[in-house]
Amino acid sequence: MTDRSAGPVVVVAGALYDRGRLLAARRSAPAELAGRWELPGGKLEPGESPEEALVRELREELGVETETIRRIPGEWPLKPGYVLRVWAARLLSGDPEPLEDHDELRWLARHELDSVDWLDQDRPAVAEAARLLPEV
Ligand code: DCM
Repeated sequence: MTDRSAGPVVVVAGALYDRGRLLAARRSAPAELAGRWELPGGKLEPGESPEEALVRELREELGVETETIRRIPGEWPLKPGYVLRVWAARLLSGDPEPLEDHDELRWLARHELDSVDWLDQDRPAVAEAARLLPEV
């Protein structure tokens, strides 16, 4: 039986900032999402806080150590039963590499945010995340 009391599956994504830029990651899978850009992240595992899940996902997918700063306000629907929540995070160590799920990464300044084809569901999250970027 499906446990509906548990609520939606939460996907956590990171607005990862470094030196006034935001990291965008191009998905390599699945086919219907491949080539589109996202804030990297993934699903919560049982017992994890969203912050722990995000730090783990960014380590696995990008090979970097990060710390979360605060939640970006909002919640965005994905496929039925899934929601996207975003945390601002900063890079502590490492240089992100597309180890898993992505085939290209780009650091974008505020004026470059429209230069990649974001997943539709990530666009409002990116607009919110942009508020933490410097004006120039
Ligand atoms: N997802 C998304 N936007 C993100 C991160 C994930 O739309 N910034 C979606 C893609 C998948 C699901 O969430 O359908 C789970 O992500 P993953 O496959 O990366 O675990």
